[in-house]
Amino acid sequence: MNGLLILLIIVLLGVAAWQLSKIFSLTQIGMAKGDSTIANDKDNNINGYLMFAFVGFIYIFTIYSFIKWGSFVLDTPASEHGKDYDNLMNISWIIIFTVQTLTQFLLHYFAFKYRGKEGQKALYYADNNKLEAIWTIIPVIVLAVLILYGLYTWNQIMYVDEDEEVINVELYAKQFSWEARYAGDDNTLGKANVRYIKDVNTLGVDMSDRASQDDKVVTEIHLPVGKKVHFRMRSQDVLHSAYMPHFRAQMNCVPGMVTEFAFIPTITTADMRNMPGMVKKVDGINKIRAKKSVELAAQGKPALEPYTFDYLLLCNKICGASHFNMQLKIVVESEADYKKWLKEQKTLASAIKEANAPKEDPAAVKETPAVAEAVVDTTKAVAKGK
Ligand SMILES: [Cu+2]
Repeated sequence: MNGLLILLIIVLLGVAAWQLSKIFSLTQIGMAKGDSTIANDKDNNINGYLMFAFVGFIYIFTIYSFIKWGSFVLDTPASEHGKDYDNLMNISWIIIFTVQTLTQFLLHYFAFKYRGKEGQKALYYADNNKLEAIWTIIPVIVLAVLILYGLYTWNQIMYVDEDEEVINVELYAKQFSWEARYAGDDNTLGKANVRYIKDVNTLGVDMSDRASQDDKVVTEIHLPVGKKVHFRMRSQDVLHSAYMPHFRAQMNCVPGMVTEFAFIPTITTADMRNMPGMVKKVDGINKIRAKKSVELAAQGKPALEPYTFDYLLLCNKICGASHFNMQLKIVVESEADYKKWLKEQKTLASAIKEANAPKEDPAAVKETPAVAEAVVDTTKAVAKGK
Protein backbone atom coordinates (compact mmCIF):
# COMPACT_ATOMS: atom_id res chain seq x y z
CA MET A 1 0.00 0.00 0.00
CA ASN A 2 2.82 2.42 0.96
CA GLY A 3 4.65 1.60 -2.27
CA LEU A 4 1.50 2.41 -4.25
CA LEU A 5 1.11 5.76 -2.47
CA ILE A 6 4.74 6.71 -3.17
CA LEU A 7 4.27 5.77 -6.82
CA LEU A 8 1.11 7.89 -6.96
CA ILE A 9 2.96 10.88 -5.46
CA ILE A 10 5.78 10.52 -8.02
CA VAL A 11 3.25 10.38 -10.89
CA LEU A 12 1.41 13.45 -9.55
CA LEU A 13 4.68 15.36 -9.16
CA GLY A 14 5.54 14.44 -12.76
CA VAL A 15 2.14 15.76 -13.95
CA ALA A 16 2.67 18.99 -11.96
CA ALA A 17 6.12 19.52 -13.52
CA TRP A 18 4.71 18.93 -17.00
CA GLN A 19 1.91 21.45 -16.40
CA LEU A 20 4.44 24.02 -15.13
CA SER A 21 6.53 23.60 -18.27
CA LYS A 22 3.39 24.17 -20.38
CA ILE A 23 2.61 27.40 -18.50
CA PHE A 24 6.21 28.52 -19.06
CA SER A 25 6.02 27.88 -22.80
CA LEU A 26 2.70 29.83 -22.92
CA THR A 27 4.46 32.87 -21.42
CA GLN A 28 6.95 32.73 -24.32
CA ILE A 29 4.23 33.15 -27.01
CA GLY A 30 4.71 36.24 -29.14
CA MET A 31 8.32 36.75 -28.04
CA ALA A 32 9.70 35.54 -31.36
CA LYS A 33 8.70 37.22 -34.64
CA GLY A 34 6.27 35.31 -36.91
CA ASP A 35 5.16 33.04 -34.05
CA SER A 36 2.78 30.43 -35.50
CA THR A 37 1.00 30.01 -32.12
CA ILE A 38 -0.73 33.40 -32.43
CA ALA A 39 -4.18 33.17 -34.00
CA ASN A 40 -4.48 34.93 -37.36
CA ASP A 41 -7.64 35.82 -39.29
CA LYS A 42 -7.78 32.42 -40.92
CA ASP A 43 -7.77 30.66 -37.50
CA ASN A 44 -10.44 33.05 -36.20
CA ASN A 45 -12.63 32.42 -39.23
CA ILE A 46 -12.35 28.65 -38.81
CA ASN A 47 -13.31 28.93 -35.13
CA GLY A 48 -16.18 31.27 -35.93
CA TYR A 49 -17.69 28.92 -38.50
CA LEU A 50 -17.13 25.92 -36.21
CA MET A 51 -19.19 27.71 -33.53
CA PHE A 52 -21.97 28.18 -36.06
CA ALA A 53 -21.70 24.57 -37.19
CA PHE A 54 -21.92 23.36 -33.59
CA VAL A 55 -25.27 25.05 -32.94
CA GLY A 56 -26.52 23.44 -36.17
CA PHE A 57 -25.33 20.07 -34.89
CA ILE A 58 -27.23 20.55 -31.59
CA TYR A 59 -30.48 21.36 -33.46
CA ILE A 60 -30.16 18.50 -35.93
CA PHE A 61 -29.30 16.02 -33.19
CA THR A 62 -32.29 17.18 -31.10
CA ILE A 63 -34.69 16.69 -34.01
CA TYR A 64 -33.08 13.31 -34.80
CA SER A 65 -33.53 12.21 -31.14
CA PHE A 66 -37.22 13.10 -31.24
CA ILE A 67 -37.77 11.04 -34.39
CA LYS A 68 -35.56 8.12 -33.39
CA TRP A 69 -36.37 7.75 -29.66
CA GLY A 70 -39.58 9.77 -29.27
CA SER A 71 -41.70 6.62 -29.22
CA PHE A 72 -40.05 5.44 -25.98
CA VAL A 73 -41.73 8.19 -24.00
CA LEU A 74 -44.52 6.82 -21.80
CA ASP A 75 -47.96 7.18 -23.32
CA THR A 76 -51.29 7.95 -21.64
CA PRO A 77 -51.01 7.88 -17.84
CA ALA A 78 -53.02 5.14 -16.12
CA SER A 79 -53.84 7.09 -12.96
CA GLU A 80 -56.08 10.02 -12.16
CA HIS A 81 -53.30 12.38 -11.04
CA GLY A 82 -51.17 11.28 -14.03
CA LYS A 83 -52.71 13.97 -16.25
CA ASP A 84 -51.64 16.77 -13.88
CA TYR A 85 -48.21 15.22 -13.58
CA ASP A 86 -47.79 15.01 -17.37
CA ASN A 87 -49.06 18.57 -17.75
CA LEU A 88 -46.41 19.87 -15.38
CA MET A 89 -43.76 17.85 -17.16
CA ASN A 90 -44.85 19.07 -20.62
CA ILE A 91 -44.93 22.72 -19.57
CA SER A 92 -41.40 22.35 -18.15
CA TRP A 93 -40.20 20.73 -21.38
CA ILE A 94 -41.71 23.45 -23.58
CA ILE A 95 -40.07 26.20 -21.51
CA ILE A 96 -36.71 24.40 -21.43
CA PHE A 97 -36.75 23.75 -25.19
CA THR A 98 -37.73 27.30 -26.12
CA VAL A 99 -35.14 28.92 -23.85
CA GLN A 100 -32.44 26.46 -24.89
CA THR A 101 -33.10 26.94 -28.61
CA LEU A 102 -32.94 30.72 -28.30
CA THR A 103 -29.99 31.06 -25.93
CA GLN A 104 -27.84 28.48 -27.71
CA PHE A 105 -28.47 30.22 -31.03
CA LEU A 106 -27.56 33.64 -29.60
CA LEU A 107 -24.46 32.32 -27.83
CA HIS A 108 -23.04 30.64 -30.92
CA TYR A 109 -24.16 33.33 -33.34
CA PHE A 110 -22.42 36.09 -31.36
CA ALA A 111 -19.29 33.98 -31.01
CA PHE A 112 -19.32 33.76 -34.83
CA LYS A 113 -20.26 37.39 -35.49
CA TYR A 114 -17.65 38.91 -33.17
CA ARG A 115 -14.81 36.54 -34.03
CA GLY A 116 -11.32 38.06 -33.91
CA LYS A 117 -10.23 40.28 -36.82
CA GLU A 118 -6.81 41.72 -37.48
CA GLY A 119 -6.53 45.22 -36.04
CA GLN A 120 -9.97 45.14 -34.39
CA LYS A 121 -10.10 45.81 -30.67
CA ALA A 122 -12.75 44.49 -28.33
CA LEU A 123 -15.13 47.11 -26.95
CA TYR A 124 -14.91 47.61 -23.20
CA TYR A 125 -18.44 47.52 -21.89
CA ALA A 126 -18.77 47.56 -18.08
CA ASP A 127 -22.45 46.85 -17.43
CA ASN A 128 -26.02 47.76 -18.23
CA ASN A 129 -28.43 47.83 -15.31
CA LYS A 130 -31.54 47.66 -17.46
CA LEU A 131 -30.33 44.52 -19.29
CA GLU A 132 -29.21 42.87 -16.04
CA ALA A 133 -32.61 43.58 -14.48
CA ILE A 134 -34.44 42.07 -17.49
CA TRP A 135 -32.49 38.82 -17.59
CA THR A 136 -32.77 38.40 -13.84
CA ILE A 137 -36.45 39.24 -13.37
CA ILE A 138 -37.81 37.16 -16.27
CA PRO A 139 -36.25 33.85 -15.09
CA VAL A 140 -37.26 34.63 -11.49
CA ILE A 141 -40.91 35.06 -12.51
CA VAL A 142 -40.93 31.97 -14.75
CA LEU A 143 -39.25 29.80 -12.11
CA ALA A 144 -41.49 31.09 -9.31
CA VAL A 145 -44.63 30.29 -11.33
CA LEU A 146 -43.27 26.86 -12.25
CA ILE A 147 -42.29 26.03 -8.66
CA LEU A 148 -45.60 27.24 -7.21
CA TYR A 149 -47.56 25.28 -9.80
CA GLY A 150 -45.34 22.25 -9.06
CA LEU A 151 -45.90 22.53 -5.31
CA TYR A 152 -49.65 22.89 -5.82
CA THR A 153 -49.71 19.79 -8.05
CA TRP A 154 -47.53 17.82 -5.60
CA ASN A 155 -49.81 18.72 -2.68
CA GLN A 156 -52.87 17.67 -4.68
CA ILE A 157 -51.21 14.34 -5.51
CA MET A 158 -50.01 13.65 -1.97
CA TYR A 159 -53.23 14.59 -0.19
CA VAL A 160 -55.13 11.60 1.20
CA ASP A 161 -58.48 12.28 2.78
CA GLU A 162 -58.59 10.29 6.04
CA ASP A 163 -62.33 9.67 5.70
CA GLU A 164 -62.13 8.54 2.11
CA GLU A 165 -62.55 4.84 1.45
CA VAL A 166 -59.16 3.52 0.33
CA ILE A 167 -57.56 0.14 -0.22
CA ASN A 168 -54.54 -0.24 2.02
CA VAL A 169 -51.57 -2.04 0.51
CA GLU A 170 -48.05 -2.35 1.81
CA LEU A 171 -45.07 -2.62 -0.54
CA TYR A 172 -42.06 -4.29 0.96
CA ALA A 173 -38.70 -3.86 -0.76
CA LYS A 174 -35.63 -5.98 -0.20
CA GLN A 175 -32.56 -7.00 -2.14
CA PHE A 176 -33.75 -8.05 -4.74
CA SER A 177 -37.50 -8.50 -4.84
CA TRP A 178 -40.82 -6.98 -3.86
CA GLU A 179 -43.59 -8.34 -1.72
CA ALA A 180 -46.96 -6.80 -1.04
CA ARG A 181 -49.42 -7.05 1.82
CA TYR A 182 -53.16 -6.41 1.70
CA ALA A 183 -54.90 -5.25 4.84
CA GLY A 184 -57.65 -7.89 4.71
CA ASP A 185 -61.28 -7.51 5.83
CA ASP A 186 -60.55 -4.94 8.55
CA ASN A 187 -58.71 -2.76 5.96
CA THR A 188 -56.01 -2.11 8.57
CA LEU A 189 -52.44 -3.29 8.12
CA GLY A 190 -51.07 -4.99 11.22
CA LYS A 191 -47.86 -3.72 12.79
CA ALA A 192 -44.59 -4.99 11.41
CA ASN A 193 -40.94 -4.91 12.32
CA VAL A 194 -37.84 -6.39 10.76
CA ARG A 195 -37.22 -8.28 14.05
CA TYR A 196 -40.30 -10.45 13.49
CA ILE A 197 -39.00 -11.84 10.20
CA LYS A 198 -39.07 -15.60 10.50
CA ASP A 199 -39.69 -18.46 8.05
CA VAL A 200 -42.79 -17.69 5.97
CA ASN A 201 -43.30 -14.35 7.76
CA THR A 202 -40.90 -12.68 5.33
CA LEU A 203 -42.29 -9.19 5.94
CA GLY A 204 -41.82 -9.26 9.70
CA VAL A 205 -45.53 -8.84 10.43
CA ASP A 206 -46.26 -8.65 14.16
CA MET A 207 -48.62 -11.61 14.53
CA SER A 208 -49.59 -10.59 18.07
CA ASP A 209 -51.32 -7.54 16.58
CA ARG A 210 -55.03 -8.14 16.05
CA ALA A 211 -54.99 -6.20 12.75
CA SER A 212 -52.39 -8.62 11.37
CA GLN A 213 -54.64 -11.68 11.55
CA ASP A 214 -56.40 -11.13 8.22
CA ASP A 215 -53.44 -9.57 6.38
CA LYS A 216 -52.53 -11.24 3.11
CA VAL A 217 -49.01 -11.38 1.70
CA VAL A 218 -48.88 -11.64 -2.08
CA THR A 219 -46.31 -11.64 -4.86
CA GLU A 220 -48.52 -9.90 -7.44
CA ILE A 221 -50.62 -6.77 -6.98
CA HIS A 222 -54.21 -6.55 -8.16
CA LEU A 223 -56.00 -3.21 -8.09
CA PRO A 224 -59.64 -2.35 -8.85
CA VAL A 225 -60.04 0.33 -11.50
CA GLY A 226 -61.33 3.68 -10.23
CA LYS A 227 -60.67 3.00 -6.53
CA LYS A 228 -58.08 4.87 -4.49
CA VAL A 229 -55.18 2.71 -3.34
CA HIS A 230 -53.05 3.87 -0.43
CA PHE A 231 -49.58 2.35 -0.57
CA ARG A 232 -47.27 2.24 2.42
CA MET A 233 -43.68 1.42 1.61
CA ARG A 234 -41.07 -0.24 3.80
CA SER A 235 -37.58 -1.54 3.08
CA GLN A 236 -35.77 -4.41 4.71
CA ASP A 237 -32.18 -3.50 3.94
CA VAL A 238 -31.12 -0.50 1.84
CA LEU A 239 -32.77 2.43 0.08
CA HIS A 240 -35.11 1.28 -2.68
CA SER A 241 -37.65 3.22 -4.65
CA ALA A 242 -41.13 2.02 -5.50
CA TYR A 243 -41.59 3.13 -9.11
CA MET A 244 -44.81 2.59 -11.03
CA PRO A 245 -44.12 4.57 -14.21
CA HIS A 246 -47.49 4.02 -15.93
CA PHE A 247 -49.24 5.45 -12.89
CA ARG A 248 -46.72 8.30 -12.61
CA ALA A 249 -45.94 7.21 -9.06
CA GLN A 250 -42.63 6.96 -7.28
CA MET A 251 -41.67 6.94 -3.61
CA ASN A 252 -38.48 6.02 -1.80
CA CYS A 253 -38.51 2.97 0.47
CA VAL A 254 -36.39 3.79 3.48
CA PRO A 255 -35.23 1.20 6.04
CA GLY A 256 -36.68 2.00 9.46
CA MET A 257 -39.56 4.17 8.28
CA VAL A 258 -42.84 4.00 6.40
CA THR A 259 -43.38 6.19 3.33
CA GLU A 260 -46.67 6.62 1.48
CA PHE A 261 -48.21 7.25 -1.90
CA ALA A 262 -51.85 7.01 -2.99
CA PHE A 263 -53.41 7.03 -6.43
CA ILE A 264 -56.47 5.98 -8.39
CA PRO A 265 -55.79 3.60 -11.31
CA THR A 266 -57.98 4.59 -14.27
CA ILE A 267 -57.17 2.11 -17.05
CA THR A 268 -57.41 -1.67 -16.66
CA THR A 269 -54.55 -3.86 -17.86
CA ALA A 270 -56.80 -5.23 -20.65
CA ASP A 271 -57.74 -1.72 -21.86
CA MET A 272 -54.13 -0.55 -21.73
CA ARG A 273 -53.06 -3.52 -23.88
CA ASN A 274 -55.57 -2.42 -26.53
CA MET A 275 -54.51 1.23 -26.67
CA PRO A 276 -53.09 2.07 -30.14
CA GLY A 277 -49.81 3.44 -28.72
CA MET A 278 -49.32 0.34 -26.59
CA VAL A 279 -50.15 -2.04 -29.47
CA LYS A 280 -47.49 -0.33 -31.58
CA LYS A 281 -44.92 -0.46 -28.77
CA VAL A 282 -45.55 -4.15 -28.05
CA ASP A 283 -45.32 -4.94 -31.79
CA GLY A 284 -41.95 -3.21 -31.89
CA ILE A 285 -40.68 -5.20 -28.89
CA ASN A 286 -41.91 -8.47 -30.39
CA LYS A 287 -40.18 -7.76 -33.67
CA ILE A 288 -36.88 -7.41 -31.77
CA ARG A 289 -37.63 -10.59 -29.82
CA ALA A 290 -38.47 -12.53 -32.99
CA LYS A 291 -35.16 -11.44 -34.54
CA LYS A 292 -33.31 -12.46 -31.38
CA SER A 293 -35.13 -15.81 -31.36
CA VAL A 294 -33.76 -16.62 -34.82
CA GLU A 295 -30.23 -16.00 -33.52
CA LEU A 296 -30.94 -18.13 -30.43
CA ALA A 297 -32.36 -20.96 -32.54
CA ALA A 298 -29.18 -20.93 -34.63
CA GLN A 299 -27.24 -21.51 -31.40
CA GLY A 300 -29.61 -24.31 -30.43
CA LYS A 301 -31.13 -22.29 -27.59
CA PRO A 302 -34.88 -21.95 -26.88
CA ALA A 303 -36.70 -19.03 -28.53
CA LEU A 304 -38.03 -16.03 -26.61
CA GLU A 305 -41.70 -15.90 -25.62
CA PRO A 306 -43.65 -13.05 -27.23
CA TYR A 307 -44.09 -10.10 -24.88
CA THR A 308 -47.46 -8.99 -23.55
CA PHE A 309 -47.85 -5.73 -21.68
CA ASP A 310 -48.25 -5.67 -17.91
CA TYR A 311 -48.06 -2.82 -15.45
CA LEU A 312 -44.99 -3.13 -13.27
CA LEU A 313 -43.70 -2.02 -9.93
CA LEU A 314 -39.98 -1.42 -10.37
CA CYS A 315 -37.11 -0.36 -8.17
CA ASN A 316 -35.72 3.02 -9.13
CA LYS A 317 -32.77 3.22 -6.78
CA ILE A 318 -29.60 1.41 -7.72
CA CYS A 319 -29.66 -0.88 -4.70
CA GLY A 320 -27.17 -3.59 -5.66
CA ALA A 321 -26.15 -6.18 -8.23
CA SER A 322 -29.64 -7.46 -9.15
CA HIS A 323 -31.40 -4.09 -8.86
CA PHE A 324 -32.52 -4.35 -12.49
CA ASN A 325 -34.51 -7.47 -11.70
CA MET A 326 -36.62 -6.00 -8.86
CA GLN A 327 -40.08 -6.01 -10.34
CA LEU A 328 -43.60 -6.98 -9.40
CA LYS A 329 -46.56 -7.41 -11.72
CA ILE A 330 -49.54 -5.09 -11.21
CA VAL A 331 -52.94 -6.09 -12.58
CA VAL A 332 -55.66 -3.45 -12.85
CA GLU A 333 -59.09 -5.03 -13.29
CA SER A 334 -62.78 -4.61 -12.51
CA GLU A 335 -63.78 -4.45 -8.86
CA ALA A 336 -65.53 -7.83 -9.08
CA ASP A 337 -62.41 -9.51 -10.49
CA TYR A 338 -60.26 -7.81 -7.85
CA LYS A 339 -62.50 -9.00 -5.02
CA LYS A 340 -62.53 -12.53 -6.42
CA TRP A 341 -58.73 -12.58 -6.64
CA LEU A 342 -58.26 -11.19 -3.13
CA LYS A 343 -60.65 -13.77 -1.70
CA GLU A 344 -58.50 -16.55 -3.18
CA GLN A 345 -55.37 -15.28 -1.43
CA LYS A 346 -54.32 -16.95 1.80
CA THR A 347 -53.96 -14.92 4.99
CA LEU A 348 -50.49 -14.78 6.48
CA ALA A 349 -51.80 -16.28 9.71
CA SER A 350 -53.01 -19.40 7.89
CA ALA A 351 -49.77 -19.60 5.90
CA ILE A 352 -47.76 -19.55 9.14
CA LYS A 353 -50.09 -22.10 10.68
CA GLU A 354 -49.69 -24.38 7.69
CA ALA A 355 -45.92 -24.03 7.66
CA ASN A 356 -45.71 -24.90 11.35
CA ALA A 357 -48.26 -27.70 11.37
CA PRO A 358 -46.88 -30.80 13.13
CA LYS A 359 -45.27 -33.10 10.61
CA GLU A 360 -44.96 -36.89 10.59
CA ASP A 361 -41.37 -36.63 11.73
CA PRO A 362 -41.34 -36.24 15.55
CA ALA A 363 -38.07 -34.26 15.36
CA ALA A 364 -39.86 -31.61 13.29
CA VAL A 365 -42.53 -31.24 15.97
CA LYS A 366 -39.85 -30.56 18.56
CA GLU A 367 -38.48 -27.77 16.39
CA THR A 368 -41.81 -25.94 16.09
CA PRO A 369 -40.90 -22.40 17.08
CA ALA A 370 -42.55 -20.60 19.97
CA VAL A 371 -43.89 -17.98 17.55
CA ALA A 372 -46.20 -20.53 15.97
CA GLU A 373 -47.86 -21.20 19.32
CA ALA A 374 -48.30 -17.49 19.88
CA VAL A 375 -49.87 -17.17 16.47
CA VAL A 376 -52.34 -19.94 17.10
CA ASP A 377 -53.20 -18.33 20.43
CA THR A 378 -53.86 -14.87 19.00
CA THR A 379 -55.97 -16.32 16.22
CA LYS A 380 -58.08 -18.03 18.86
CA ALA A 381 -58.31 -14.80 20.82
CA VAL A 382 -59.55 -12.97 17.76
CA ALA A 383 -62.03 -15.68 16.94
CA LYS A 384 -63.41 -15.44 20.49
CA GLY A 385 -63.41 -11.64 20.31
CA LYS A 386 -65.55 -11.73 17.22
CU1 LIG B 1 -34.03 -1.93 -5.08
